[in-house]
Amino acid sequence: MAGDRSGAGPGATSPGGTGDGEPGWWPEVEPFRIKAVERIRRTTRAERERLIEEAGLNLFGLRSEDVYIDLLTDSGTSAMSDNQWAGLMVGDEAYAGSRSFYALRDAVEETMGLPYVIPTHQGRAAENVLFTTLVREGHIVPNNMHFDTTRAHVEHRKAEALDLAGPWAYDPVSEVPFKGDIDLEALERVLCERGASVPLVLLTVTCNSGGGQPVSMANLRATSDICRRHGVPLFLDAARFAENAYFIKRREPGYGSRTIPDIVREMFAYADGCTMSGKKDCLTNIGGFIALRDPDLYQRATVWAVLFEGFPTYGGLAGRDMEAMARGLREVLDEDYLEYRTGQVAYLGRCLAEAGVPIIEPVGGHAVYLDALRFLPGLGREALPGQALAVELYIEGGVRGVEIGTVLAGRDPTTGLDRYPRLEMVRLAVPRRVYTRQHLEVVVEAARRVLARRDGIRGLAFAEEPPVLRHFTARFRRL
Ligand code: P70
Repeated sequence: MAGDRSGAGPGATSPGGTGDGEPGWWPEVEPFRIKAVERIRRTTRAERERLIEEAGLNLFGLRSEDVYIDLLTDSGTSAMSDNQWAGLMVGDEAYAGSRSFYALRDAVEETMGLPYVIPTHQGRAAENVLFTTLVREGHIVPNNMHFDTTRAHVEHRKAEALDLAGPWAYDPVSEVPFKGDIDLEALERVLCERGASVPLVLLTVTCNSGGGQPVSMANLRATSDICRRHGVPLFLDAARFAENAYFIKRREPGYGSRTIPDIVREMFAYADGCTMSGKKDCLTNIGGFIALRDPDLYQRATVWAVLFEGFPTYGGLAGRDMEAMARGLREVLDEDYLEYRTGQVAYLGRCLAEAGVPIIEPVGGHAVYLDALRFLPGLGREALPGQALAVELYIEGGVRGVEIGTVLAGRDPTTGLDRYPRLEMVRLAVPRRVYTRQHLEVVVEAARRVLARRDGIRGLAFAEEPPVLRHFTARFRRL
Protein backbone atom coordinates (compact mmCIF):
# COMPACT_ATOMS: atom_id res chain seq x y z
CA MET A 1 0.00 0.00 0.00
CA ALA A 2 1.29 3.45 -0.85
CA GLY A 3 1.74 5.73 2.12
CA ASP A 4 0.92 9.36 2.58
CA ARG A 5 2.92 11.76 0.52
CA SER A 6 1.01 14.74 1.78
CA GLY A 7 1.62 17.97 0.00
CA ALA A 8 2.43 16.41 -3.35
CA GLY A 9 -0.67 16.10 -5.48
CA PRO A 10 -1.09 12.94 -7.53
CA GLY A 11 1.40 13.02 -10.35
CA ALA A 12 3.29 15.95 -8.89
CA THR A 13 6.80 16.27 -10.24
CA SER A 14 8.35 15.02 -7.02
CA PRO A 15 9.06 11.32 -7.41
CA GLY A 16 6.69 8.82 -5.89
CA GLY A 17 7.27 5.89 -3.63
CA THR A 18 5.37 3.07 -2.10
CA GLY A 19 5.64 4.35 1.43
CA ASP A 20 6.38 0.86 2.71
CA GLY A 21 10.03 1.57 3.35
CA GLU A 22 11.15 1.61 -0.30
CA PRO A 23 12.98 4.74 -1.44
CA GLY A 24 10.65 7.08 -3.28
CA TRP A 25 12.49 7.32 -6.57
CA TRP A 26 10.05 5.78 -9.01
CA PRO A 27 7.07 7.42 -10.66
CA GLU A 28 3.48 6.20 -10.47
CA VAL A 29 4.15 2.94 -12.24
CA GLU A 30 1.72 0.25 -13.39
CA PRO A 31 0.98 -2.13 -10.50
CA PHE A 32 0.36 -4.90 -13.06
CA ARG A 33 1.94 -6.62 -16.02
CA ILE A 34 0.21 -7.30 -19.33
CA LYS A 35 -1.17 -10.75 -20.09
CA ALA A 36 -3.33 -10.16 -23.18
CA VAL A 37 -3.04 -7.50 -25.86
CA GLU A 38 -5.33 -6.10 -28.54
CA ARG A 39 -4.03 -4.98 -31.93
CA ILE A 40 -4.63 -1.34 -32.86
CA ARG A 41 -4.00 0.12 -36.28
CA ARG A 42 -2.56 3.42 -37.38
CA THR A 43 -4.32 5.16 -40.24
CA THR A 44 -2.97 7.77 -42.63
CA ARG A 45 -3.91 11.39 -42.38
CA ALA A 46 -5.69 11.19 -45.74
CA GLU A 47 -7.76 8.26 -44.47
CA ARG A 48 -8.67 10.12 -41.30
CA GLU A 49 -9.75 13.22 -43.22
CA ARG A 50 -12.09 11.07 -45.28
CA LEU A 51 -13.35 9.01 -42.34
CA ILE A 52 -14.24 11.99 -40.15
CA GLU A 53 -16.09 13.66 -43.05
CA GLU A 54 -18.09 10.46 -43.55
CA ALA A 55 -18.85 10.46 -39.80
CA GLY A 56 -20.42 13.93 -40.14
CA LEU A 57 -17.51 15.48 -38.21
CA ASN A 58 -18.81 13.66 -35.13
CA LEU A 59 -16.31 11.41 -33.37
CA PHE A 60 -19.12 9.16 -32.12
CA GLY A 61 -19.70 8.23 -35.77
CA LEU A 62 -16.23 6.71 -36.26
CA ARG A 63 -15.54 3.02 -36.16
CA SER A 64 -13.19 2.22 -33.29
CA GLU A 65 -10.92 0.36 -35.73
CA ASP A 66 -10.21 3.72 -37.32
CA VAL A 67 -9.12 5.29 -34.02
CA TYR A 68 -5.52 4.85 -32.85
CA ILE A 69 -5.80 6.15 -29.28
CA ASP A 70 -9.38 6.15 -28.05
CA LEU A 71 -9.92 8.69 -25.29
CA LEU A 72 -13.62 9.17 -26.05
CA THR A 73 -14.53 7.84 -22.63
CA ASP A 74 -13.24 5.99 -19.60
CA SER A 75 -16.66 4.34 -19.38
CA GLY A 76 -16.79 0.61 -20.09
CA THR A 77 -13.33 0.74 -21.66
CA SER A 78 -11.26 -0.58 -18.75
CA ALA A 79 -9.03 -3.62 -19.04
CA MET A 80 -10.32 -6.20 -16.59
CA SER A 81 -7.90 -8.10 -14.40
CA ASP A 82 -7.18 -11.84 -14.62
CA ASN A 83 -9.23 -12.13 -11.43
CA GLN A 84 -12.23 -10.46 -13.09
CA TRP A 85 -11.93 -12.60 -16.21
CA ALA A 86 -11.82 -15.67 -13.99
CA GLY A 87 -14.97 -14.35 -12.32
CA LEU A 88 -16.82 -14.45 -15.64
CA MET A 89 -16.41 -18.22 -15.71
CA VAL A 90 -17.96 -18.71 -12.30
CA GLY A 91 -20.81 -16.24 -12.83
CA ASP A 92 -24.16 -17.75 -11.79
CA GLU A 93 -26.72 -17.24 -14.57
CA ALA A 94 -29.78 -18.13 -12.50
CA TYR A 95 -32.77 -15.86 -13.15
CA ALA A 96 -33.56 -15.58 -9.44
CA GLY A 97 -31.26 -15.67 -6.45
CA SER A 98 -28.01 -15.72 -8.44
CA ARG A 99 -24.88 -16.31 -6.36
CA SER A 100 -23.24 -13.51 -8.37
CA PHE A 101 -25.94 -11.08 -7.23
CA TYR A 102 -25.07 -11.89 -3.62
CA ALA A 103 -21.37 -11.46 -4.42
CA LEU A 104 -22.17 -8.01 -5.77
CA ARG A 105 -24.44 -7.13 -2.88
CA ASP A 106 -21.79 -8.17 -0.37
CA ALA A 107 -19.07 -6.20 -2.18
CA VAL A 108 -21.27 -3.08 -2.21
CA GLU A 109 -22.19 -3.44 1.44
CA GLU A 110 -18.57 -4.04 2.40
CA THR A 111 -17.13 -1.11 0.44
CA MET A 112 -19.97 1.42 0.67
CA GLY A 113 -21.87 0.30 3.73
CA LEU A 114 -25.16 0.36 1.81
CA PRO A 115 -27.13 -2.86 2.33
CA TYR A 116 -29.86 -2.70 -0.35
CA VAL A 117 -28.58 -3.18 -3.89
CA ILE A 118 -30.44 -3.19 -7.20
CA PRO A 119 -28.27 -4.12 -10.18
CA THR A 120 -28.90 -2.26 -13.44
CA HIS A 121 -27.41 -2.59 -16.90
CA GLN A 122 -25.49 0.69 -16.51
CA GLY A 123 -25.49 4.00 -14.65
CA ARG A 124 -28.27 5.75 -16.55
CA ALA A 125 -30.54 2.78 -15.89
CA ALA A 126 -29.94 3.29 -12.18
CA GLU A 127 -30.89 6.95 -12.69
CA ASN A 128 -34.01 5.90 -14.58
CA VAL A 129 -35.19 3.57 -11.82
CA LEU A 130 -34.35 5.91 -8.93
CA PHE A 131 -35.77 9.03 -10.58
CA THR A 132 -38.93 7.24 -11.65
CA THR A 133 -39.37 6.43 -7.98
CA LEU A 134 -38.58 9.90 -6.60
CA VAL A 135 -38.75 12.70 -9.20
CA ARG A 136 -41.97 14.35 -10.43
CA GLU A 137 -42.88 17.25 -12.72
CA GLY A 138 -41.97 20.58 -11.12
CA HIS A 139 -39.34 19.08 -8.82
CA ILE A 140 -35.84 20.49 -8.46
CA VAL A 141 -32.78 18.27 -8.25
CA PRO A 142 -29.66 20.09 -6.99
CA ASN A 143 -26.27 18.60 -7.81
CA ASN A 144 -22.72 19.96 -7.89
CA MET A 145 -22.94 19.44 -11.65
CA HIS A 146 -25.21 17.05 -13.51
CA PHE A 147 -23.56 14.93 -16.10
CA ASP A 148 -25.41 14.60 -19.40
CA THR A 149 -27.46 11.45 -18.78
CA THR A 150 -28.37 12.54 -15.25
CA ARG A 151 -29.55 15.92 -16.47
CA ALA A 152 -31.50 14.28 -19.27
CA HIS A 153 -33.22 11.88 -16.85
CA VAL A 154 -34.21 14.75 -14.55
CA GLU A 155 -35.48 16.91 -17.41
CA HIS A 156 -37.26 13.97 -19.02
CA ARG A 157 -39.52 14.07 -15.93
CA LYS A 158 -40.08 17.81 -16.44
CA ALA A 159 -38.05 18.55 -13.32
CA GLU A 160 -35.25 21.09 -13.03
CA ALA A 161 -31.62 19.90 -12.91
CA LEU A 162 -29.90 22.58 -10.87
CA ASP A 163 -26.09 22.85 -10.90
CA LEU A 164 -24.77 24.32 -7.65
CA ALA A 165 -21.00 23.91 -7.91
CA GLY A 166 -19.32 27.03 -6.60
CA PRO A 167 -17.73 29.69 -8.82
CA TRP A 168 -14.34 27.95 -8.31
CA ALA A 169 -15.57 25.13 -10.55
CA TYR A 170 -15.83 27.45 -13.53
CA ASP A 171 -12.36 28.96 -13.27
CA PRO A 172 -10.16 26.89 -15.62
CA VAL A 173 -6.84 27.67 -13.95
CA SER A 174 -7.25 28.27 -10.21
CA GLU A 175 -5.44 25.58 -8.20
CA VAL A 176 -8.36 24.75 -5.91
CA PRO A 177 -7.90 21.20 -4.53
CA PHE A 178 -11.63 20.31 -4.43
CA LYS A 179 -13.21 22.06 -7.37
CA GLY A 180 -16.09 19.57 -7.30
CA ASP A 181 -17.44 20.98 -4.01
CA ILE A 182 -21.05 22.10 -4.04
CA ASP A 183 -21.79 25.70 -2.97
CA LEU A 184 -23.21 25.10 0.52
CA GLU A 185 -24.80 28.52 0.86
CA ALA A 186 -26.56 28.15 -2.46
CA LEU A 187 -27.80 24.70 -1.46
CA GLU A 188 -29.05 26.00 1.88
CA ARG A 189 -30.89 28.80 0.07
CA VAL A 190 -32.56 26.44 -2.39
CA LEU A 191 -33.67 24.12 0.38
CA CYS A 192 -35.01 27.02 2.49
CA GLU A 193 -36.92 28.59 -0.37
CA ARG A 194 -38.03 25.55 -2.40
CA GLY A 195 -37.20 22.57 -0.18
CA ALA A 196 -40.67 21.07 -0.55
CA SER A 197 -39.97 20.58 -4.27
CA VAL A 198 -36.61 18.88 -3.77
CA PRO A 199 -36.97 15.07 -3.76
CA LEU A 200 -33.22 14.43 -3.42
CA VAL A 201 -29.86 16.16 -3.59
CA LEU A 202 -27.08 14.62 -5.67
CA LEU A 203 -23.32 14.94 -5.42
CA THR A 204 -21.35 13.69 -8.39
CA VAL A 205 -18.01 12.21 -7.28
CA THR A 206 -15.80 13.06 -9.02
CA CYS A 207 -17.48 15.96 -10.79
CA ASN A 208 -17.30 14.92 -14.45
CA SER A 209 -18.68 18.04 -16.17
CA GLY A 210 -16.34 20.19 -14.10
CA GLY A 211 -13.18 18.37 -15.21
CA GLY A 212 -13.21 15.19 -13.10
CA GLN A 213 -12.70 17.31 -9.99
CA PRO A 214 -13.06 15.78 -6.54
CA VAL A 215 -15.48 16.68 -3.75
CA SER A 216 -13.90 17.06 -0.30
CA MET A 217 -14.99 15.06 2.72
CA ALA A 218 -15.73 18.33 4.50
CA ASN A 219 -18.13 19.27 1.70
CA LEU A 220 -19.77 15.83 1.72
CA ARG A 221 -20.26 16.10 5.48
CA ALA A 222 -21.65 19.63 5.35
CA THR A 223 -23.97 18.76 2.45
CA SER A 224 -25.25 15.82 4.42
CA ASP A 225 -25.89 18.04 7.48
CA ILE A 226 -27.87 20.51 5.38
CA CYS A 227 -29.89 17.76 3.72
CA ARG A 228 -30.64 16.10 7.05
CA ARG A 229 -31.84 19.38 8.57
CA HIS A 230 -34.23 19.84 5.65
CA GLY A 231 -35.29 16.20 5.61
CA VAL A 232 -34.09 15.67 2.03
CA PRO A 233 -32.13 12.52 1.10
CA LEU A 234 -28.60 12.86 -0.26
CA PHE A 235 -27.43 10.54 -3.03
CA LEU A 236 -24.02 10.15 -4.58
CA ASP A 237 -23.62 9.81 -8.33
CA ALA A 238 -20.76 7.51 -7.48
CA ALA A 239 -19.27 6.54 -10.87
CA ARG A 240 -15.73 7.61 -9.89
CA PHE A 241 -15.97 7.30 -6.10
CA ALA A 242 -12.58 5.58 -5.66
CA GLU A 243 -10.71 8.26 -7.60
CA ASN A 244 -12.48 10.83 -5.42
CA ALA A 245 -11.40 8.96 -2.27
CA TYR A 246 -7.79 8.97 -3.45
CA PHE A 247 -7.85 12.75 -3.89
CA ILE A 248 -9.25 13.10 -0.37
CA LYS A 249 -6.38 11.02 0.97
CA ARG A 250 -3.79 13.06 -0.89
CA ARG A 251 -5.22 16.55 -0.53
CA GLU A 252 -7.46 16.85 2.50
CA PRO A 253 -5.91 17.54 5.91
CA GLY A 254 -6.42 14.66 8.33
CA TYR A 255 -6.87 11.93 5.71
CA GLY A 256 -3.25 11.23 4.71
CA SER A 257 -2.85 8.21 6.94
CA ARG A 258 -6.36 6.78 6.49
CA THR A 259 -6.83 3.81 4.17
CA ILE A 260 -8.87 4.10 0.96
CA PRO A 261 -11.54 1.61 2.12
CA ASP A 262 -11.90 3.64 5.30
CA ILE A 263 -12.25 6.92 3.38
CA VAL A 264 -14.78 5.34 1.03
CA ARG A 265 -16.85 4.13 3.99
CA GLU A 266 -16.88 7.61 5.44
CA MET A 267 -17.90 9.18 2.10
CA PHE A 268 -20.89 6.88 1.82
CA ALA A 269 -21.77 7.23 5.50
CA TYR A 270 -22.99 10.75 4.63
CA ALA A 271 -25.31 9.49 1.89
CA ASP A 272 -28.69 7.78 1.84
CA GLY A 273 -27.76 5.90 -1.30
CA CYS A 274 -26.08 6.09 -4.65
CA THR A 275 -26.48 5.50 -8.33
CA MET A 276 -23.46 3.81 -9.81
CA SER A 277 -22.09 3.33 -13.28
CA GLY A 278 -19.98 0.22 -12.86
CA LYS A 279 -18.35 1.03 -16.20
CA LYS A 280 -16.04 3.41 -14.39
CA ASP A 281 -14.85 2.49 -10.89
CA CYS A 282 -16.10 -1.11 -10.95
CA LEU A 283 -13.51 -1.64 -13.71
CA THR A 284 -16.00 -3.49 -15.92
CA ASN A 285 -17.24 -3.11 -19.48
CA ILE A 286 -20.92 -2.98 -18.51
CA GLY A 287 -23.06 -2.75 -15.39
CA GLY A 288 -24.34 -0.44 -12.70
CA PHE A 289 -26.47 -0.44 -9.60
CA ILE A 290 -28.52 1.52 -7.10
CA ALA A 291 -27.48 1.09 -3.47
CA LEU A 292 -29.74 2.24 -0.64
CA ARG A 293 -29.95 2.45 3.12
CA ASP A 294 -33.74 2.55 3.43
CA PRO A 295 -35.67 -0.72 2.99
CA ASP A 296 -38.91 1.11 2.06
CA LEU A 297 -37.27 3.05 -0.72
CA TYR A 298 -35.68 -0.21 -1.86
CA GLN A 299 -39.12 -1.81 -2.12
CA ARG A 300 -40.51 1.12 -4.10
CA ALA A 301 -37.55 1.25 -6.46
CA THR A 302 -37.65 -2.50 -7.00
CA VAL A 303 -41.07 -2.17 -8.64
CA TRP A 304 -39.58 0.01 -11.39
CA ALA A 305 -36.40 -2.06 -11.60
CA VAL A 306 -38.50 -5.12 -12.51
CA LEU A 307 -40.30 -3.14 -15.19
CA PHE A 308 -37.25 -1.51 -16.80
CA GLU A 309 -34.30 -3.76 -16.02
CA GLY A 310 -35.36 -7.23 -14.91
CA PHE A 311 -35.75 -9.32 -11.79
CA PRO A 312 -33.94 -7.60 -8.89
CA THR A 313 -31.24 -10.25 -8.60
CA TYR A 314 -29.96 -9.67 -12.15
CA GLY A 315 -31.22 -6.22 -13.22
CA GLY A 316 -30.40 -6.32 -16.93
CA LEU A 317 -27.05 -8.03 -16.44
CA ALA A 318 -25.68 -11.51 -16.91
CA GLY A 319 -24.58 -13.18 -13.70
CA ARG A 320 -20.97 -13.00 -14.90
CA ASP A 321 -21.24 -9.20 -15.26
CA MET A 322 -22.27 -8.91 -11.61
CA GLU A 323 -19.39 -11.19 -10.62
CA ALA A 324 -16.90 -8.98 -12.52
CA MET A 325 -18.36 -5.84 -10.90
CA ALA A 326 -18.10 -7.37 -7.44
CA ARG A 327 -14.44 -8.17 -8.00
CA GLY A 328 -13.72 -4.81 -9.63
CA LEU A 329 -15.28 -2.98 -6.71
CA ARG A 330 -12.71 -4.50 -4.37
CA GLU A 331 -9.78 -4.09 -6.77
CA VAL A 332 -10.41 -0.41 -7.37
CA LEU A 333 -9.70 0.33 -3.70
CA ASP A 334 -6.05 -0.73 -4.10
CA GLU A 335 -4.01 2.33 -3.37
CA ASP A 336 -1.16 1.33 -5.69
CA TYR A 337 -3.71 1.15 -8.48
CA LEU A 338 -5.21 4.56 -7.62
CA GLU A 339 -1.78 6.14 -7.41
CA TYR A 340 -0.91 4.77 -10.85
CA ARG A 341 -4.32 5.71 -12.25
CA THR A 342 -4.44 9.32 -11.13
CA GLY A 343 -0.70 9.63 -11.79
CA GLN A 344 -1.10 8.56 -15.41
CA VAL A 345 -3.82 11.13 -15.99
CA ALA A 346 -1.72 13.78 -14.24
CA TYR A 347 1.26 12.83 -16.44
CA LEU A 348 -0.77 13.46 -19.58
CA GLY A 349 -1.89 16.82 -18.20
CA ARG A 350 1.63 17.81 -17.25
CA CYS A 351 3.05 16.98 -20.70
CA LEU A 352 0.23 18.87 -22.43
CA ALA A 353 0.72 21.91 -20.20
CA GLU A 354 4.47 21.84 -20.85
CA ALA A 355 3.75 21.81 -24.58
CA GLY A 356 1.74 25.01 -24.11
CA VAL A 357 -1.67 23.37 -24.55
CA PRO A 358 -4.31 25.14 -22.42
CA ILE A 359 -5.90 22.65 -20.04
CA ILE A 360 -8.23 22.80 -17.05
CA GLU A 361 -6.20 22.77 -13.85
CA PRO A 362 -5.72 21.03 -11.56
CA VAL A 363 -6.02 17.84 -13.62
CA GLY A 364 -8.90 15.63 -12.50
CA GLY A 365 -9.06 11.91 -11.85
CA HIS A 366 -10.08 10.30 -15.13
CA ALA A 367 -9.37 12.77 -17.89
CA VAL A 368 -7.51 15.83 -19.04
CA TYR A 369 -9.80 18.57 -20.31
CA LEU A 370 -8.49 20.93 -22.97
CA ASP A 371 -9.75 24.49 -22.72
CA ALA A 372 -11.06 25.05 -26.23
CA LEU A 373 -11.75 28.76 -25.73
CA ARG A 374 -8.10 29.43 -24.96
CA PHE A 375 -6.90 26.87 -27.53
CA LEU A 376 -8.92 28.42 -30.38
CA PRO A 377 -9.36 32.06 -29.29
CA GLY A 378 -10.37 33.06 -32.81
CA LEU A 379 -13.62 31.05 -32.68
CA GLY A 380 -16.75 32.27 -30.90
CA ARG A 381 -18.87 29.80 -28.93
CA GLU A 382 -21.42 29.61 -31.74
CA ALA A 383 -18.64 28.17 -33.94
CA LEU A 384 -18.44 25.15 -31.60
CA PRO A 385 -14.70 25.39 -30.82
CA GLY A 386 -14.68 22.26 -28.66
CA GLN A 387 -16.12 20.13 -31.44
CA ALA A 388 -13.77 21.72 -33.99
CA LEU A 389 -10.76 20.97 -31.78
CA ALA A 390 -11.81 17.37 -31.18
CA VAL A 391 -12.08 16.84 -34.96
CA GLU A 392 -8.59 18.28 -35.54
CA LEU A 393 -7.02 16.05 -32.87
CA TYR A 394 -8.41 13.04 -34.67
CA ILE A 395 -7.16 14.21 -38.05
CA GLU A 396 -3.74 14.98 -36.61
CA GLY A 397 -3.02 11.84 -34.60
CA GLY A 398 -5.93 9.40 -34.79
CA VAL A 399 -6.76 10.47 -31.22
CA ARG A 400 -10.44 10.48 -30.26
CA GLY A 401 -11.58 12.78 -27.45
CA VAL A 402 -15.04 14.19 -26.85
CA GLU A 403 -16.49 17.67 -26.76
CA ILE A 404 -17.77 18.70 -23.33
CA GLY A 405 -19.22 22.05 -24.22
CA THR A 406 -22.06 23.60 -26.18
CA VAL A 407 -22.80 20.49 -28.22
CA LEU A 408 -23.07 18.28 -25.14
CA ALA A 409 -24.95 20.89 -23.09
CA GLY A 410 -27.85 20.87 -25.57
CA ARG A 411 -30.74 23.30 -25.59
CA ASP A 412 -32.57 24.77 -22.63
CA PRO A 413 -35.86 22.85 -22.39
CA THR A 414 -37.90 26.02 -21.74
CA THR A 415 -36.28 28.55 -24.10
CA GLY A 416 -35.09 26.08 -26.74
CA LEU A 417 -31.83 28.03 -27.02
CA ASP A 418 -28.30 26.65 -26.86
CA ARG A 419 -27.12 26.53 -23.25
CA TYR A 420 -23.53 27.76 -23.81
CA PRO A 421 -21.78 26.35 -20.74
CA ARG A 422 -19.17 28.48 -19.06
CA LEU A 423 -16.44 26.03 -20.01
CA GLU A 424 -15.92 24.84 -23.58
CA MET A 425 -13.76 21.74 -23.42
CA VAL A 426 -12.41 18.68 -25.16
CA ARG A 427 -12.13 15.79 -22.76
CA LEU A 428 -9.35 13.26 -23.17
CA ALA A 429 -10.60 10.45 -20.92
CA VAL A 430 -8.05 7.79 -20.10
CA PRO A 431 -9.40 4.22 -20.01
CA ARG A 432 -8.27 2.32 -16.92
CA ARG A 433 -5.23 0.04 -17.28
CA VAL A 434 -5.29 0.25 -21.10
CA TYR A 435 -2.71 2.66 -22.53
CA THR A 436 1.00 3.16 -21.89
CA ARG A 437 3.04 6.32 -21.53
CA GLN A 438 4.15 6.06 -25.15
CA HIS A 439 0.52 6.10 -26.23
CA LEU A 440 0.01 9.26 -24.23
CA GLU A 441 3.04 10.82 -25.87
CA VAL A 442 1.32 10.41 -29.24
CA VAL A 443 -1.61 12.36 -27.80
CA VAL A 444 0.65 15.15 -26.60
CA GLU A 445 2.43 15.41 -29.94
CA ALA A 446 -0.88 15.51 -31.84
CA ALA A 447 -2.15 18.32 -29.59
CA ARG A 448 1.12 20.22 -29.99
CA ARG A 449 0.82 20.02 -33.78
CA VAL A 450 -2.79 21.17 -33.79
CA LEU A 451 -1.79 24.07 -31.56
CA ALA A 452 0.94 25.08 -34.01
CA ARG A 453 -1.61 25.38 -36.85
CA ARG A 454 -4.54 26.68 -34.81
CA ASP A 455 -4.95 29.92 -36.76
CA GLY A 456 -6.10 27.96 -39.81
CA ILE A 457 -8.85 26.01 -37.97
CA ARG A 458 -12.44 26.77 -38.97
CA GLY A 459 -15.48 26.54 -36.75
CA LEU A 460 -18.40 24.13 -37.15
CA ALA A 461 -22.19 24.29 -37.26
CA PHE A 462 -24.89 21.63 -36.85
CA ALA A 463 -25.94 19.94 -40.09
CA GLU A 464 -28.33 17.53 -38.31
CA GLU A 465 -29.42 17.91 -34.70
CA PRO A 466 -31.41 15.27 -32.78
CA PRO A 467 -33.78 16.51 -30.04
CA VAL A 468 -32.27 14.73 -26.98
CA LEU A 469 -28.65 13.88 -26.11
CA ARG A 470 -27.79 15.44 -29.44
CA HIS A 471 -24.03 14.99 -29.14
CA PHE A 472 -24.21 11.24 -29.76
CA THR A 473 -25.70 11.35 -33.25
CA ALA A 474 -25.50 14.95 -34.54
CA ARG A 475 -23.76 15.73 -37.85
CA PHE A 476 -21.76 18.90 -38.45
CA ARG A 477 -20.50 21.02 -41.33
CA ARG A 478 -17.53 23.37 -41.51
CA LEU A 479 -18.22 27.10 -41.49
C1 P70 B 1 -18.59 9.45 -19.58
C2 P70 B 1 -19.92 8.71 -19.54
C3 P70 B 1 -21.48 8.47 -17.72
C4 P70 B 1 -21.95 8.84 -16.40
C5 P70 B 1 -21.21 9.70 -15.56
C6 P70 B 1 -21.72 10.06 -14.31
C7 P70 B 1 -20.97 10.97 -13.41
C8 P70 B 1 -23.61 8.72 -14.67
C9 P70 B 1 -23.16 8.35 -15.93
C10 P70 B 1 -24.01 7.40 -16.75
C11 P70 B 1 -20.85 9.10 -20.65
C12 P70 B 1 -20.17 9.37 -21.93
C13 P70 B 1 -19.88 10.67 -22.27
C14 P70 B 1 -19.22 10.95 -23.45
C15 P70 B 1 -18.84 9.91 -24.27
C16 P70 B 1 -19.16 8.60 -23.94
C17 P70 B 1 -19.82 8.34 -22.75
N1 P70 B 1 -20.51 9.04 -18.25
N2 P70 B 1 -22.90 9.55 -13.91
O1 P70 B 1 -17.78 9.09 -20.42
O2 P70 B 1 -23.49 6.11 -16.66
O3 P70 B 1 -22.80 5.55 -19.01
O4 P70 B 1 -23.14 3.77 -17.27
O5 P70 B 1 -25.08 4.97 -18.22
O6 P70 B 1 -20.03 10.20 -15.94
O7 P70 B 1 -18.35 10.33 -18.75
P1 P70 B 1 -23.65 5.06 -17.87
